[in-house]
Amino acid sequence: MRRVIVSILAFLWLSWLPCHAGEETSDAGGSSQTQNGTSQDAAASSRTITGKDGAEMILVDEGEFMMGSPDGEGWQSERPHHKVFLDAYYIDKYEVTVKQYRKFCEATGKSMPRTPSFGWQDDHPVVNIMWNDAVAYATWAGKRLPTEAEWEKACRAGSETRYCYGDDAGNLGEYAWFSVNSGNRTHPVGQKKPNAWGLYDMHGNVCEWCSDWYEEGYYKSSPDRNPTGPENGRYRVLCGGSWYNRDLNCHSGIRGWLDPSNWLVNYGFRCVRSAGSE
Ligand SMILES: [Ca+2]
Repeated sequence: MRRVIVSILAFLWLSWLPCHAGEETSDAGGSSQTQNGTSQDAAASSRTITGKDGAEMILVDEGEFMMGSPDGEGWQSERPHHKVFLDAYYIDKYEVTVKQYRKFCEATGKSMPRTPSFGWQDDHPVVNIMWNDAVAYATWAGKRLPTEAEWEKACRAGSETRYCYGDDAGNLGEYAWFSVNSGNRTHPVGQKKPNAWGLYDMHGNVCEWCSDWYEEGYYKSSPDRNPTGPENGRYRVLCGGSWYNRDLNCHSGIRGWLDPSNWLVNYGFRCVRSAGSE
């Protein structure tokens, strides 16, 4: 009963948190367009790989980005707005789907999570996932969960605005399934516009587990190169908004958290892999 109450309270609280989305583009990671179709295709293919789970992944180049939110935007936990350098990594183009997670369960003997009220559809993001289950899936697929910094850099896709496409919440529906347009359920991944690096559903559909422990004031003392979160904690970080969240809680810098042994019907995940790792 206590877990149910905690989950309900967390669910209600998280309805106040933000999410984000991307711009329409044919390529990811900022690679330039060329006039030669062949070299353009080659450039695009060199920036994408397919994971062992069959999921397409997009390269995010090494480099700096501005993490968190400036004064007057988002929540106190997102400040200070600070510069972070990350090594290169690949990130899933889409949220992990029901079909992909079912394949993992069949291969490992694990059970599917609790079925949501709207049922399971193969091309929807899987939900009701505990943090440990997300980690187990990522490990099985030869990947890992993104750090909070990796997730936010991928979401922003080079932008420093409230959302990946700009500051106007009125355009969020072009990029995200959130409370206004979701009909209170998940939707097939990849239906909305991607961000500038070709990543889908970063601002909406489901909030996504990250590897970091959550600490409200972490940004005040976090390292400026490849931060991985506090050494320990009680809650794990979740990034992005979801079908349940208002636009207020779907911005790029949003930071959610939940006990890793809990799950919610609007929480899922996607995976990353360090570039150069095999
Ligand atoms: Ca999402």
